[in-house]
Amino acid sequence: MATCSVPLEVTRIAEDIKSMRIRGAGRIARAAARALEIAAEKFEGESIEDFINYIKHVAQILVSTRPTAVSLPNAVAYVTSVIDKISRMDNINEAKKIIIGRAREFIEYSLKATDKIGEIGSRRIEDGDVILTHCNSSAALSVIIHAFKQGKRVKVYATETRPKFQGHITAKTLLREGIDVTLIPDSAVRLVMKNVDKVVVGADTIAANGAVINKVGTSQIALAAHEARVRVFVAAETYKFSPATVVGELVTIEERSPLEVVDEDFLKENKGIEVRNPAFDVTPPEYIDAIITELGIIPPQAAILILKDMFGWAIKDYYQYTTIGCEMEEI
Ligand code: RUB
Repeated sequence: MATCSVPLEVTRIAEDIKSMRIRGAGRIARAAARALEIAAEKFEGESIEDFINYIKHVAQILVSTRPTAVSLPNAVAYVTSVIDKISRMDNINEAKKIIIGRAREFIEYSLKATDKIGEIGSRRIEDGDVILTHCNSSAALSVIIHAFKQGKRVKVYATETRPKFQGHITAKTLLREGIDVTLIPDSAVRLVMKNVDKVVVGADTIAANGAVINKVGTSQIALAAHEARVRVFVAAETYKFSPATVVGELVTIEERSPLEVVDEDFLKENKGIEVRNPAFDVTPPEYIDAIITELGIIPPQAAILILKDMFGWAIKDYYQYTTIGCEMEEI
């Protein structure tokens, strides 16, 4: 099988996703769509067959960057789902336009969806609410910021989110918006939970049974909220629902380098200590009150309805173009 050469900008996007310079499930999905758009724009050949192989190759590179957020393969599958149509065409420029158009459509949909989630979710936030959020989720922030802009005086606890401290981004964003924000260590969640009215977090993937996969620590927060009878809301666009989980696939939890947790000296000096760095965890549906999507608020148990609505029952065919094609390239 031929290995196609990939534009530098596309390789850079893939590297940025892998190294987390681009992070957060929504941003990752939009960056992947943008990479496919660039790839199509930069294709210089004349053959439709070569173009399709090249797009499949780029799709494969993008999907292999991070394993957990389903928004990534969903975005790639959305853009590449026109490949069958393209294979029956003979005009390369028309074929390129179709991929480019599809990628732009995804990006536009994604940005509008995050905004719509804010609009819908903010109706569940009351004046004076104390909200706890974890990591850095654009969808969760959209809910909080919309509520604040409606004049609701909210106060937010943002967890640090070790080891990468995405909570700092959240706290700084809220400060910029003029929202009262307190940064806390992850381990202080149960202590402050007695003062919290609502937990609002994002999601990387939602399984068919309504389980939510989000930044590691989310499930502990949900557990502490459950104990304190605090409601837990998950803000997530519909492309964060995983069609593969309908046919029994499990969600891969990304394990990142121990060097994000401790430094090299620590590892060298303490050879017997295993250091693990799982990036996500699974919160069972029982600990989630509602999922706020751009289509409306649903109980987690209704996740399957969203999936059926989006993909019908032809779910197993959805990823066909993200797993075949040219050889994979190490980035
Ligand atoms: C980010 C994370 C976010 C979700 C949702 O993890 O877990 O809560 O991706 O974010 P990482 P958004 O920093 O490892 O990518 O709502 O912005 O899609």
